[in-house]
Amino acid sequence: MQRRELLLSGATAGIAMASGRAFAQSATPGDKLIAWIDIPPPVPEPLQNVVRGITRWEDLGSWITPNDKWFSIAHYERPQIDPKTWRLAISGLVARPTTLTLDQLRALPRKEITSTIECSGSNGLPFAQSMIGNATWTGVSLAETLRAAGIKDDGIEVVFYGIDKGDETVRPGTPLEYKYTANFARSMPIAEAMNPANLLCYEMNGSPLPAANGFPVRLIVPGWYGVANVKWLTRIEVLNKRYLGRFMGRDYVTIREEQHDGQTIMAETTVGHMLLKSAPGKIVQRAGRYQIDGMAWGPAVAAVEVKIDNGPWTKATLDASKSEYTWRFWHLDTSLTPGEHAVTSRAIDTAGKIQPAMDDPIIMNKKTYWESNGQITRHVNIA
Ligand SMILES: Nc1nc2c(c(=O)[nH]1)N[C@H]1C(S)=C(S)[C@@H](COP(=O)(O)O)O[C@H]1N2
Ligand SMILES: [Mo]
Repeated sequence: MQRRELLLSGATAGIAMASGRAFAQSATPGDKLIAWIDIPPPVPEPLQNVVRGITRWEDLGSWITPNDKWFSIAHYERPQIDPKTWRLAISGLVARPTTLTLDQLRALPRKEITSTIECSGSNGLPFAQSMIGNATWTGVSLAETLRAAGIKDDGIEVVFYGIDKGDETVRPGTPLEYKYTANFARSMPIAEAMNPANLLCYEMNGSPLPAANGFPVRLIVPGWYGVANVKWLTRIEVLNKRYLGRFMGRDYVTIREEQHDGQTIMAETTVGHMLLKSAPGKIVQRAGRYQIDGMAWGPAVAAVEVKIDNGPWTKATLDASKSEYTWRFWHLDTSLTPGEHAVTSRAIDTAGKIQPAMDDPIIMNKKTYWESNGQITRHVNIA
């Protein structure tokens, strides 16, 4: 194991200290990062363009994820957009259809929010770990923009279109086969779209959005899984029907087997709000003791507990909540004997609900990998 036990470099410690955030607690000189032995496999070849830039939790030095450590998901392509010709159209069932340039958008009142975004595929597949980040987003209030456009009485749904597009086929190989090209899009009911936290966002951690994260403008919908945060935004459309494009109705659909009155039903629901979750992030050896650092997110986290091997659940120290929509870091000081150990964490919300174990029926009966919020176990080998 010696080879894998990397000494925390002074540079890493410096960054963590400067940000003044929770991980700084582990950045004491002389701390030794103990590598996990269950390193996730690399992203498989066919998905390497879709999933990029995963930063392992143990390599994250700060509560805010710096832009160069953010993951990027693109299902079709990563468009390069000229900000001079970019436009945002607001149309459909609105009294005053509008087209905004980037300068016009930026001239509207600035609003900032810090929120954690997790891809709903995170932990659903072995390679898919830590597809999550936390950033401060700056932009314009979506609710104010929609109010200015004037949603008509018969509007029920707001659709957000990205510029990126790809080929889709309905009923492949049948006489009803239909091939078409569609933009990436997601939608939500008007009441959800009017959440004052939602942003038409043009800055990430104080810089223009990186191209891979939606330049020039993306939607930020705090509390929702990543997929709802449409990047490379080009059009907002108000409809009097539900929108059911690929990423609402076919892909990013959670299929769960449920027993209702002795009958089996398949609950098929589109990926929605982030679920209660936590993860052990890293283990640091300090003066003969071990500190486990991790994070917890989802709705109103009240506590985090940690289990080592098959020992009791022990309460971790939880950092203060900084915002309703951001992850919270937690820490546990413990001793570990030489040999292999399994570290599991679970979050508990303010209603007393516990993040489910991997063998809980709610996880076992989930047939697709989206919304995988089961407890995460990591392994170490103590020399
Ligand atoms: N236009 C567009 N927006 C998109 C996507 C996409 O493929 N195209 N992927 C979504 C998914 S699945 C996730 S998890 C988040 C990831 O945001 P990030 O790439 O900034 O990390 O973007 C979402 N927004
Ligand atoms: Mo995602």
